[in-house]
Amino acid sequence: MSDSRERHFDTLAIHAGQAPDPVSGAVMTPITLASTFAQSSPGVHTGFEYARTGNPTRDTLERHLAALEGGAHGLAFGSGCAAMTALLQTLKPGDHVVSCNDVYGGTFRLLTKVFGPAGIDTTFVEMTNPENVEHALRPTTRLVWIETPTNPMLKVIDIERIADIGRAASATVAVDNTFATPVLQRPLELGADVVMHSLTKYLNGHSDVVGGALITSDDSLHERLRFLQNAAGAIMSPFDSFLVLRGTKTLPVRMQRHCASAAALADWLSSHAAVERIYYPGLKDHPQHELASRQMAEFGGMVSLVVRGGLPAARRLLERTELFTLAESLGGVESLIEHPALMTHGSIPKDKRLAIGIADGLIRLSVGLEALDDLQQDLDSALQESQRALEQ
Ligand code: P1T
Repeated sequence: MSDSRERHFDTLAIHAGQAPDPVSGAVMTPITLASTFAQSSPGVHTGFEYARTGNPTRDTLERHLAALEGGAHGLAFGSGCAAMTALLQTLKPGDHVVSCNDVYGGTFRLLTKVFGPAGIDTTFVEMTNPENVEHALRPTTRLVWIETPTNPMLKVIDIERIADIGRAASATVAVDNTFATPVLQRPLELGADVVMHSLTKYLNGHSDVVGGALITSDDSLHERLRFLQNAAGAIMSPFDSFLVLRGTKTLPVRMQRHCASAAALADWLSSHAAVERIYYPGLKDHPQHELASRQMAEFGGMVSLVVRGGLPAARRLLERTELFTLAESLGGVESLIEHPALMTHGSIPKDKRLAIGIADGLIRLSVGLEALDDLQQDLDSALQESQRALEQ
């Protein structure tokens, strides 16, 4: 589809970057599995030569993702962590990163256990206060890493403010937009240089792909990332690229339902006797509710809560839900429940985890597309069970 800037997001989600196949007329993007492409003379080819470097199905997905985020360029990787790795590989030993302190456990692990020993130091700050970023900057700071809403505490970080601070320091500002998706939040329009996604989550939306993406409008950054994608080779497969293209067609309608059900459950849970604390940016008493209202179209499908009774009650709750499957990950059509301290954020040392707020009673919900009544009943009976664990 041409001139994507004039179309509404819902239309882009279905058409951007895609056109019927010029050979067969196939309406949906074909899966091209060939690992190599014929050349008529050495170096003379159709634009594709070897499938690590470029593949028509992945190419379509990359153009599509760029359009969804309002960027000029997209790149698809074998996982969200592989996408982050490519971005971090643009740095060199001695460079410094400022990151928000509440990030996906795998992001923390990558920064501290892989790139730390390679000479790239990261300072983790409480980024809901932008001044903390200013104080953490060093002359060597090259990257500011924002995740918002954060995983799992659902804090909201002011992208526009932090992008200004990063730009003034000549640092690249990256936003992990996995939780919000471009339906709810557009980091490039707010001044960020690059958007990262775990495609594994809402963008694919069906819990059957692991993938990642980087989107930017900065031509030279894109060229470097494209070089690294090919040189290091952590590409997304043609089949997975096809599945993500299929997933994003329903992203706007899925997000509508995820958000509506999460908001209703958060509201109900906030006065549930078994719930000590609730974290959802859509609740009026969330500390960054006003910022979230400005920065996001809606408040997302993720809800975190602290169950009364700590780990024993949490364990019982996690064992007793039937519709909410106990599993890592998020953003699929099905509802998931998990325990950050023991599961997704287990790689963060306990003192750091507790300082962020990842308590032993903390539970994270990915609210799926099942009927709201059924989800509420499932949680209610498991929450009641969790309190019986305390009485025994
Ligand atoms: O799993 P992968 O596709 O490599 O993406 C990593 C990643 C990056 N950023 C955010 C915000 C994430 O949530 C994740 C992966 N998160 C989980 C698996 C999880 O359950 O939180």
